[in-house]
Amino acid sequence: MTVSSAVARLIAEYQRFSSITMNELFAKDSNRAEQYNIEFENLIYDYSKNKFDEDVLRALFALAEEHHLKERIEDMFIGKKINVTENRAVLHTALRNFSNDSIYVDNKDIMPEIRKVRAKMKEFSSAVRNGIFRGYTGKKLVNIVNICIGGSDLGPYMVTSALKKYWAPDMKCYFISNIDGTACAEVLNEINPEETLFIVASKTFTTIETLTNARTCREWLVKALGEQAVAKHFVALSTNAKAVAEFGIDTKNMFEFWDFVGGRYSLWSAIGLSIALMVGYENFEDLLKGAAAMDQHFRTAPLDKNIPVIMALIGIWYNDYENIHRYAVIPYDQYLKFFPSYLQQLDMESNGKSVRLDNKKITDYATGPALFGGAGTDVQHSFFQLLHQGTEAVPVDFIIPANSHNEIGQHHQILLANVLAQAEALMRGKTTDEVAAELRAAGKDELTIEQLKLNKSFAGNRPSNMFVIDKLTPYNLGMLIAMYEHKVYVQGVIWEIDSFDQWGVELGKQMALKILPEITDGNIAQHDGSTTRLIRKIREMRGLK
Ligand code: G6Q
Repeated sequence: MTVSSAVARLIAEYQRFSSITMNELFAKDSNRAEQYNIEFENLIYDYSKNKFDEDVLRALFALAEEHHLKERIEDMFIGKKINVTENRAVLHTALRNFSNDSIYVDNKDIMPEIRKVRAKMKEFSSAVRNGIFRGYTGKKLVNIVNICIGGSDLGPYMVTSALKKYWAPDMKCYFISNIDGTACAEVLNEINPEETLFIVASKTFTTIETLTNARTCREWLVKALGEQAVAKHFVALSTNAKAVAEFGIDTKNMFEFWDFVGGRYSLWSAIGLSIALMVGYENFEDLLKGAAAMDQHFRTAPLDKNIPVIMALIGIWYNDYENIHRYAVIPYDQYLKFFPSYLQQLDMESNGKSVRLDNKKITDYATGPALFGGAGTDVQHSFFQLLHQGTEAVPVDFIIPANSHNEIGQHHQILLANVLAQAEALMRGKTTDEVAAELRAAGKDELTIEQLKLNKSFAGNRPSNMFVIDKLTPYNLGMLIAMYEHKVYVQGVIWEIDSFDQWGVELGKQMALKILPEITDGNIAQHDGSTTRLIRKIREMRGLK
């Protein structure tokens, strides 16, 4: 196999570096924490607890240059059709552009339309919040029910939860995504139709889950308030005006977005209407502005001072050279508990690919790692055992605000102490000698010490990034999300894949459409033996012959 010069350099670096530990690097270099640290606005990114030294880092930057990363970043911002398999520009960054610059797609400046939709969102969200736009019977709309799935769901769901402290006190927000009737039933049980605004959010307006849930909710509303009420209780967010009209929502009540906005990158568009409704348009705009600040940083900072680039390259180092294909994100903030699920889609749907941009199958390297996570400290009591003592290292991103929205007693200090302790423990570890000394001091006999010392020791040398923000504000949240979006793109560039398509979700959808009538009417077509038997058995359990 022939490899490029940057790859050859990285292979050599990997061999040289494999016996060096992070503890040694810190012991040798008192300046390491200062050197491998970027402060950007209200964000501190400390990447010093990672397994690299200056030579490794330089080799990673050489790899980025070999892939023309700077040009590829610019390609995205100027609207080149970098989503090649769908022949689309990728311009979620335009949605948060507040400069006067024009951005062109197919020779048309897209900014005027973007500004128009933003203004419409501002007007509508203010009217609902102020009780100017009311329900059919004149009641204030205080329940916002989002009907959506995947990219149209996870972003607004995560952001509205993260910004709960900013919600209008009289409003509540619900999300119905799963086709499982339970999702619908549980929400409809809780709300009063007269006070409810349904938002049907679907880029394509063809998604079976969203349309089925929307139909059920529409029938429920019509049954309670009559057909005339629909215009006052349903709005649509979509790129597909025709399908919206066919569904029975007046296109006057539709907020538009465009093909250059990918589903999982769409919370900045009309898809963010629920965010604007819950936290107010000004706060929604702050979210966009935080993302815009990160965009500017990503676009202009040199590679070695560029937060998303460094995050991405360190991830490449673990994935491609250390052969670690797992990755955890742990926010130490209850409001961010859904952030890992959101990132799971962003990262895994974007970079879980095995065909290159040059249309060749990838056979000799791995692309996106499996991402998981949860909120600290909760997860310390569940999967952290594996992070500390499992047979493979899992690189971790820790995220923590220095100040809490809910400073109660010592809670936040304890939270802060825990996140720092976990990162330190993962890196530092604990030797068998240290364990033995501790046990001896506690009066244990030598046999017990011998039996316990390996089990109670920690290998250490496990890497992590630490992100500290001053507080979880809309602006800082926008920065954090954009930072991960760009990290994902950089990795896609290095792996030479299209990070913006998602063909992998299609096959299951097609097959479900085939199986649906078989479950209903029992005419089971050709499947593998297991699937056929399961359809038969499930029909029996449902009392069908
Ligand atoms: C995201 C994907 C996917 C999509 C959903 C919902 O990038 O494209 O998760 O968002 O399938 O699609 P609609 O918004 O078209 O209903």
